Order: sequence, then structure tokens, then C-alpha cells
Amino acid sequence: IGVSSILDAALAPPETSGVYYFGGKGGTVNSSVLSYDAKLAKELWNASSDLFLESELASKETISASNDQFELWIRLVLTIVLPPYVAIAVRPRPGVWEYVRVNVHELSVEELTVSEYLCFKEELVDGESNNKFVLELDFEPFNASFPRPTRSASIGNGVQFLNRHLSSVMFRNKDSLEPLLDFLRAHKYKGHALMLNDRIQSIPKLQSVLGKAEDYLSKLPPETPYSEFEYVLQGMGFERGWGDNAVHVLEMMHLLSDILQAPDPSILETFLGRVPMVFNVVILSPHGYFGQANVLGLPDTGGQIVYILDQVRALENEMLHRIQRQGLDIAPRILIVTRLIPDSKGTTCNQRLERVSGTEHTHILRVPFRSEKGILRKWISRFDVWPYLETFAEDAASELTAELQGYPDFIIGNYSDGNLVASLLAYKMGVTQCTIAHALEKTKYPDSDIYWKKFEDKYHFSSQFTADLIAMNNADFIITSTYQEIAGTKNTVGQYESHSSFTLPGQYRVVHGIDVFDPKFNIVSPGADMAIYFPYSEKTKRLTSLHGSIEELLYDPVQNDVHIGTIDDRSKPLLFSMARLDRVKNISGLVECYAKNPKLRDLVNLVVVAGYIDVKKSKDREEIEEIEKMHGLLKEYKLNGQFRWISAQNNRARNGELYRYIADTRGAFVQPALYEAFGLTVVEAMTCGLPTFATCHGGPAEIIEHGKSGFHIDPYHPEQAGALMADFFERCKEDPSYWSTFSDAGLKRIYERYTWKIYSERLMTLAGVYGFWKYVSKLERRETRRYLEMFYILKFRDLANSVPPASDE
Ligand code: UDP
Ligand code: LCN
Repeated sequence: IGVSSILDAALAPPETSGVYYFGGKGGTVNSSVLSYDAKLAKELWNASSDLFLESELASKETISASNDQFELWIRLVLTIVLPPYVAIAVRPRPGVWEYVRVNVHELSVEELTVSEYLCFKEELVDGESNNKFVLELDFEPFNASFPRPTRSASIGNGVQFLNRHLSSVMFRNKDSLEPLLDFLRAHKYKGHALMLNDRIQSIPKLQSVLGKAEDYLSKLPPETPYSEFEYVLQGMGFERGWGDNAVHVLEMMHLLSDILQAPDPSILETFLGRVPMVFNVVILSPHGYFGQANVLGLPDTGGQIVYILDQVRALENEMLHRIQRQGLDIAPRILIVTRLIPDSKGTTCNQRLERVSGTEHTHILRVPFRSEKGILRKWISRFDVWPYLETFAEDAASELTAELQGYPDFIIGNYSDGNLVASLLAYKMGVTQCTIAHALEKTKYPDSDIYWKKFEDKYHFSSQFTADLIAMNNADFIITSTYQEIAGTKNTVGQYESHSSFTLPGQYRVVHGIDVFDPKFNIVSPGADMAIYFPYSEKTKRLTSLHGSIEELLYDPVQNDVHIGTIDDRSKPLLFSMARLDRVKNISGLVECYAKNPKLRDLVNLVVVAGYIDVKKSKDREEIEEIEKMHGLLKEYKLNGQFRWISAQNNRARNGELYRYIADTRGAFVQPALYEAFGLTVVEAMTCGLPTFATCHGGPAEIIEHGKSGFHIDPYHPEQAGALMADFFERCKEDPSYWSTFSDAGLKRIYERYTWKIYSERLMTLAGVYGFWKYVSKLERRETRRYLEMFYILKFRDLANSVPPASDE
């Protein structure tokens, strides 16, 4: 594997042990690592971890090691603590790791177990240790008996695999169908039987009555309402839940007959997806601010809140549709459970219950953070919430049971804190749990595992990573927005993948934390609310009454804390970006890239919506730096006349029209983030028909197909990114149809993959299949849950309680 070349390179520097990252873009071990030279290694070596480095290799491959693209397919851990050894973790393909240790003097190679590798790595921090009793976490044995896919391409399509497994088990013999019968017989809503009643005691009986019912129903006019034949079916052993009319009931009965005769994965999925199982949903997103107005732009309220608010609207519609189609007269409920913040700064975050606009049955239920000192009045960062979550979960349990008059049928967690609370509730209530990470912090901060102590004061990652492991393993299924979130790419490590093994020296060692091949993983991508984000070309729907205020934002010469900078030539297209003003969003990087590219400046004007313009309004250190940098760039590059900076905008309807207004100018959207977990703005822009350039680091790389439905840019190569954008606009000037090609292709991509309709249909089907799976695998899962319970009690609680409680003073 070219170890000697790696070693030549890695050993070139004279000193110190450390963690080093090597990788090649699209390369293979042979094409890039072998061609490493000592000079490059030395440069890498000397770089601090937050420096981006690139260098031309002999093979002309670009190599990069950066804060965000940090763990590439070869990871080299080098230490001189134990000369002459070097340990290497090799990733031949997504999700698969191998570990070796090399004696550089003898050039001999020995294979290491994960545990040995991690133990070796720990010496970087702790030196050589004789402690043989380190807590090791290993979830592999619990899943050993369950088959899983082996091809990297199958990752993220867990439900398909699960259905195949379930149907092959059912196929084995008639007894294996018993759990399905039990499941349908046990199915109830608030004490009322659904699907089957006690008259049907066995599979042969079920088969025979299904035949009779199918016969009977096929003779009725298809649209005959259920109520007209309810009693006949009840006499046979069927209860409500099969359909609202004769033809729908018949369809569902056919599906079950087919399963009983020859179980087939797709039929099983369709049938289980239709069994009415989900009436009450609880969605957890504890850290604030969670509100519907005046909150975007306050700390920690970015895409996650937009995502949840759009998700619940789509989910409510889908639930209503399914409940009605199954012939039930039940009003669904969705509760978003979040933190109540008494000092809510002009938002509604101090209200206990708030209806979600655009819905009938969905509310935000707020429960305060409480400790023995009483209720916490102020907002606290999502990194500091750990000591409050257990009590919050208990309080939330009572509040939501009172609100729903019982337990929910389905619990969805969001982000690390919500997923932990969801795990506690799902465990207590025995309810199906789904986990959504949005962004796993571990991958955002290089070496935040091995050097966790360095991060502890500010971020409390030891609690967060422990909570993440508990939630991932407790969840019945996990949904992610992209493949890369699970298993990365050929060259980058996935967010979940980075939790498969790691070590927190002094705390515990994770030998098998999560397996990205686990069939619990499913890619279900969000979309953009199509009532707000629709194509610029839908003229009749356009909100032209907002154009006055949009033009004021863009062109009003007044310089204030809402807009600064000016645009002289209104005839040019607008290059547009919108994001929170975090460093990682790299808005200032975009401004600099534009400022330094005369061709781009000549072709288009730049407009960004981001953060505060008045530095006094920000309390966030990182944001303050960005604000100052933006003002500096505006002056240094004399951007006046070509650049407009607008402060954060919370009016979603107007933001939607703004994307379309930009499209009217034949402009484009840019998402220049150093790393973006998913990137809702990319989907919003594309849904409005705006050609989009977005970062190649993270989700956008998957949303856009480069050169087809948009473009990838590398924020670490601003000159190339600038040139790509300038070329685009130049070509559009010569041939306006070039612009439309990308606008249309972007829209096509969205309709195929990124809509809330697709999302909610998929989510409800998954809830059905995994709900059934949970029911039939109760016993096996108990072992994992007991193990997790022990880990929670013996490890998580102490870590969480070591986080200093916040103070209202
Ligand atoms: N957003 C907004 N106003 C702003 C900045 C952002 O309404 O000034 C919205 C944006 O339209 C998107 C969300 O905030 O819906 C940001 O989500 P994304 O996934 O792009 O990033 P996150 O903030 O979650 O990291
Ligand atoms: C968090 C992020 O960082 C974004 O990349 C996502 O789009 C957002 O959550 C919604 O999932």
C-alpha cells in the first residue's frame, strides 16, 4: 500500500508526535499517496490544523488537508512516543477501515485491531499507559446476528434491505407469519381495535376470510363508502383501517393476501406503509430559540428550525391524507417540543403552546429548563444544555402526555440534544424513535475526540458525543439528508462514519460505535416549502407587491444598519448569497473572492444577506470578527457601486420573492461555506429556478451535479471559484439560453429528489416499516437498550453534570 512512501514523507519532519491527515481528491492510494514527497509532508507537518494546505504533486493531483476536509481516506497517526512505530488507519472504501502498525526501521507491518489502534493513538495524549481497564464501547455483538448490506452503494437505503430481510424470514415457513398476525390483531387507537379483531386467530383463518372479503368487495361499486359494508367485514374479523371505500380496502387486502402467499419486499413495504400506525407525533428540538417569527438570526436558529417548520406542515398533510384514505375519522396531532425561555426577547418563546401557522393540528409545546435553583430564564447555547436535559425529558413527558391524552406513536429527535431527549422518551414510552442529526459536531471540529479536553470548557463535547452515541444506537431508524452525512465520499469521511470508532482518552474508547451499513440508515432529503419557494417563471403566483421593498433593500442609497454598499448599474445580473454570518458560512470569503476578480466584478453585482451590519448588535465573538472583516473588505476593495450587504432577513415570503427577483436579473446563487452539512438555501434557490454555485464540502456536493444542475465551487480555491462564476456569466451574456439550461436542470433535480412531498411520504412509510420491525424484534433490541441504559447512567449523567449550570445573572 505504499507504506514506505508514506513513511518517507511522514518521517521527514524532525520532531513531535501528532495526528496527520493525508488524502487525495479522487485519487487512489497509488496515484496520490505514493507520490507524496517529503517536501509536501514537511509543509503539512508544519501547518496548524486550521490552515488549509495544498500542493501540486508529481502526479498533478491536488492534495488538501483542511479544517473541514479533515479526515480523508488515509489517516496517518504518527507518534515518536514509541519510536520506531507508525500506526495507519486505511479506508479502502466508504465505511470500511483497516488498521496497521509499521516498524519504520524494519519496515515490517502488523495488523491492529480497532482497540489496539485506538490504544496506540491515546498515547499521543496520555503517553504510554499500563492501564488495561479502559471502558470500551462495542455495539457490534448486539447486531452480529442481523444481516447487513456489504456494498458501500447500499448505505442509506436501510428500509429496502430490512424489507428484503423481513420478507425472506416470512417466506421460510407459515409460523414466521405469526408476528404479522399478532401485530395486526394488537393494533389499536385509544383502545379501539383497528385492522383485525379476535375472530381471526390463525394465519389459515386470516387467509380464508381475506378470500371471502375480497370476493364480497369485488362485487361492490368501487366507490362504496366503508360505512356501508363495515358490519359485514366486522363479522368476518376485520376492523377499520383498511380503506375508506371498497376499492381501497380491496387493494390493501390484495397486498396482504400476496404477502401471505409469497412475501415480497416491495409489497411488504407498501402494506406496512399503509397500516395506520401514526396519529400522534412528537418532535424534539430542545435548545432555543424555536419560534415562527423574529427568531431567525438569533443564535442557534438556522436551518434546523426552518426544516422542522416545513417538515410538520408536510407531515400533517400526509398524515391527514393517509388517515382519511384508510377510512378513519381521527384528528392527528403533532407537537414540537422545545424549551420555554421566559426572557424571550420579543419572540413567542415564552409561550407554552403556539399553533404552527399553516397547520390545523400542529403546535409548539414549550417546557422550561429547570434545576434545583428553579426555572432558567435566559437563552443558553446549545453546547451548554446537557445538565438540563434529563429533567426536561421528565417534564416534557408529563406535558406532552397531558396534551395528547396519552403517549405518542412516533418520536422524532433533532440535533444531539433533541435526539437524547427523544431516546429517553422513546425508551420510557416504548415508542418508535427516529433520529435526525442536522449536523454532527464531531466532524466539524478536527481532533475533537482525541483532544477533547482542549474543547471541553467551550463546547462540552464529551457530553455531546456520548449523547450522540446513545441516540444513534437507541433509534429505531435514522434519517439523513445526504449519503455523505452517513458515509462521506471516496475521499472524505462521513459524519456518522466518524462515530464508528474513536477515543476520548480518560473517558472511554469506542470500538464499534455505529455501523454505517446498519439498515437503520435512510436518506430522506428535505425540500423547500413550495408555497414560498417556487419558480420565478410562475408569473401569476409572483409576489410583485413586495418588489418595492425588495428594491429598497437592494438599491436604496441610504446607508444604515439594514443595508450598506451600493449598486450603480442595475442592468447587470445579481450574484446572491444568504446565510448566517458564521465563519464556516464563509460569506466574507465570497466577498473577497468577488472583490479580487475584476472580470466577475465587471459582469455582475454582488448581494449578500447575512448577520448584523452594526457590530454593536452582535454578542458572538466569531460573528463580530466576520462583521469587521466585511466592513474591511468593502473599504479595501472599494466595492461601493458593485456590492450590497443586507442584514439578516426573517420575512420568508419576501426572501422567497428575493430569490426570484435575483432570477429575473438572470443572476445566480452562491453558497460558499467551508463546510455545509446539508444546505437548505441551496435547495431554496434551485426551487426558485436560480442557477446555483455551491460548496463542494458537504451536502451541496450531492444536491448539485456539477456542470449539469449547477456548479460546485471549492471555497479553498477562491480564484478558481471566481473564474468559474465569471465564465458562467460571460457565456450567459453571449447565449442567454445557457442560463435557462441551468435554471431548468436545477428545478428538475429538485422535483426528482428534494421536495417535502417526497420526504413526508417516505417518512410515514419508514415509520410504518420500522414500527413493525420494532414490534417483531422486541426481545433482541432489549439487550442493546439495557447496555445503553447502563452507559447512560454510568457515563452520560456524570459528564452532563460536570457541565457548569448556566446562570441567569
Ligand atoms: N435564512 C433566513 N434569513 C437569513 C439567513 C438565513 O431566512 O438572513 C434562512 C434560509 O433561507 C434557510 C435557513 O435560514 O432556510 C438556513 O438554513 P441552511 O441549511 O442553509 O443553514 P444553517 O443556518 O442551518 O446552517
Ligand atoms: C443544520 C445545518 O448545518 C444545515 O446544513 C442543514 O441544512 C440544516 O441543519 C437543516 O438540516
